[in-house]
Amino acid sequence: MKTTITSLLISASSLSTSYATTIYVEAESGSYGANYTSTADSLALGNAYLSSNLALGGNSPVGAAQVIDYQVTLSVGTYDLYVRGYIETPSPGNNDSIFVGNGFGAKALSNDAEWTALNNMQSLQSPEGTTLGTDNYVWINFTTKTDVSQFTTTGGTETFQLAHREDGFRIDAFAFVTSGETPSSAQLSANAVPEPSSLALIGLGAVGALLRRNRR
Ligand SMILES: [Ca+2]
Ligand SMILES: [Ca+2]
Ligand SMILES: [Ca+2]
Repeated sequence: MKTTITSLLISASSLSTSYATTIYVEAESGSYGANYTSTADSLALGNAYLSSNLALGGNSPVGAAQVIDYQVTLSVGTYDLYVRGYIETPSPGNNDSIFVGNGFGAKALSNDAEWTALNNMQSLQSPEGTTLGTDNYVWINFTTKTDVSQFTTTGGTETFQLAHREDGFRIDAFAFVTSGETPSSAQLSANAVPEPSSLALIGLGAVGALLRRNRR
């Protein structure tokens, strides 16, 4: 029982810790093109993810229907991009790619120099070493684990763009984290609005702390 209470306390503390420099965004909160659907899923942060229904390729998006626009407000600085993604089965090799705009600002369609095309993402790993694999939501630091650039701003509201490449890749959430900081997956997820079950977990942790204190 003691071990259980301790692990509950650890869960509660990581859930309640947020990085001051994390700008957290639900993928489904963006302004997305006609190829996308927002789907409810209790395993996704914010209870929903975005995915596309059209399989494409190439080195940059060719139509506005592929693109998602976000407006993010940040302090002056240089940020790493973290994405919480999910590769669906079957045929994961046809479900594991995405386009990321190079830095902030609106990007031109069909301009390969303004986008990074990521493919074969199954081997990417979370901060804890969990492989993205298939049928699993995993946080990846796209700036350090792939060819995606750092994001630099003089401060203010910036446009950020993602686009689908193949279909079958779910985008759940993303975050901009000050370069050099190394949040855990739990810390990144803690920036989402907690689910009722997480709130219950925090409550259990608090009860456990009270019980332990009273026993001393
Ligand atoms: Ca692929
Ligand atoms: Ca596919
Ligand atoms: Ca989400």
